[in-house]
Amino acid sequence: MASSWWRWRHGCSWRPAVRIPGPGSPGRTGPPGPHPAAAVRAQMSCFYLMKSLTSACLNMYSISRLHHTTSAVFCYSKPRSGEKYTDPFQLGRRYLKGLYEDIRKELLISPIELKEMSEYYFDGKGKAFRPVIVVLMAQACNSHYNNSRDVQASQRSIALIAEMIHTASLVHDDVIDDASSRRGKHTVNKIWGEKKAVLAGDLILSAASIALARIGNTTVISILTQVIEDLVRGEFLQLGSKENENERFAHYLEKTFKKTASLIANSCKAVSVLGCPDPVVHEIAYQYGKNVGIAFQLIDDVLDFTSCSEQMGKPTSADLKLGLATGPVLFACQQFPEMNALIMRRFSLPGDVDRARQYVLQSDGVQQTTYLAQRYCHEAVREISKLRPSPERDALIQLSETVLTRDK
Ligand code: GRG
Repeated sequence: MASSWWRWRHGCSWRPAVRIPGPGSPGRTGPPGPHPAAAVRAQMSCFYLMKSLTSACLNMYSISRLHHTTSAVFCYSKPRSGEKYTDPFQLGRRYLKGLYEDIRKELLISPIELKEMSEYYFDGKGKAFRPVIVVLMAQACNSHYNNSRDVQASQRSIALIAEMIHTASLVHDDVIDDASSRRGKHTVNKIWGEKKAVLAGDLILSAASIALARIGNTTVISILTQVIEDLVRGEFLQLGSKENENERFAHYLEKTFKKTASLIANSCKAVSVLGCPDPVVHEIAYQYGKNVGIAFQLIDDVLDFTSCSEQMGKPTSADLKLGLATGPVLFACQQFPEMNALIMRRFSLPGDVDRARQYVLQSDGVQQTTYLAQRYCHEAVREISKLRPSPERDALIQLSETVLTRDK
């Protein structure tokens, strides 16, 4: 049943209204999606099919069991290169020593206040999830192509640039959301004010652009500038909402790709381009990053309901407070249609946030979103398994599991 669902899902991509760069076609020249009207119909049926599948599968598991049964679900979860199992983060970080020092060197700026603000998040308190994926992907692709596991200097630069773009977007996001805390400390906007925070984000982004230009590869420049466009468009999509219930899920997944997955997908693609001339490998890298990135955000949306603020280093239920209906809410709304009115008014009346939270927790919304994330990770593993075995390829397989089991 699951495999026929996957065959079917490949036929009805969730990305109809947008063009996502295809293999060997950086920038905007990817294959067009299906006709929008047909795609909306496909997404509607995708949603209802997924709903019935997720209900059927998840009733068997509690959420905590589900979090601990991923290795049984994955068919590729065991290392296959023959080498001993290695923690993906440990393996990736070997090539990322001095990451934050190197980023701070890119930010050598006066006046002192601007320097202090732009360096504020490069303190090693983030998970460095993106740089780790990027160096592992670089090695997996290099290994696949010419049996070399060395990371090229330009590929390591992509890891830095990805973290810088990510951080710039966090700084701007906190201004838009008027957020007070991130990574367990005050946000830049709370300390220095909104105007200066916007400028600090801009400055990090410009330093990332300079580092990107220094690599001197126009294909790679084009791939990573697409990310900046996607981030802005994703954030813009989030400012709006769909009145039509059937369009909401497609809107949510498109936003999820643009806000979170595009950076991971395109950074993976960029290092594959630098390491190997084969467009098939570029597409594998992109698809792995895209699927892991979507799963990462789906789990982020779950954690907003299931984790505590101490663990996350930022307030939880934040999405509802911002008026956002994420995966758990959209699934819950299928069980409790009363939620529609709350979604429509963006949880703006007194008591709406608490009511919506209760509906979600009484529904299968969290389990269904987790199950969906699991399917995306499964797809990521299927993609990366097309590369020749190497410890880094296997670490990327392991890493997709950590996305599902993470608690912050
Ligand atoms: C300045 C490039 C630029 C964009 C502006 C504001 C905006 C447009 C986009 C926001 C993008 C955004 C903040 C998406 C959220 C992605 C996400 C899941 C962040 C959390 O990532 P973690 O958990 O954070 O990896 P740490 O703290 O570990 O780095």
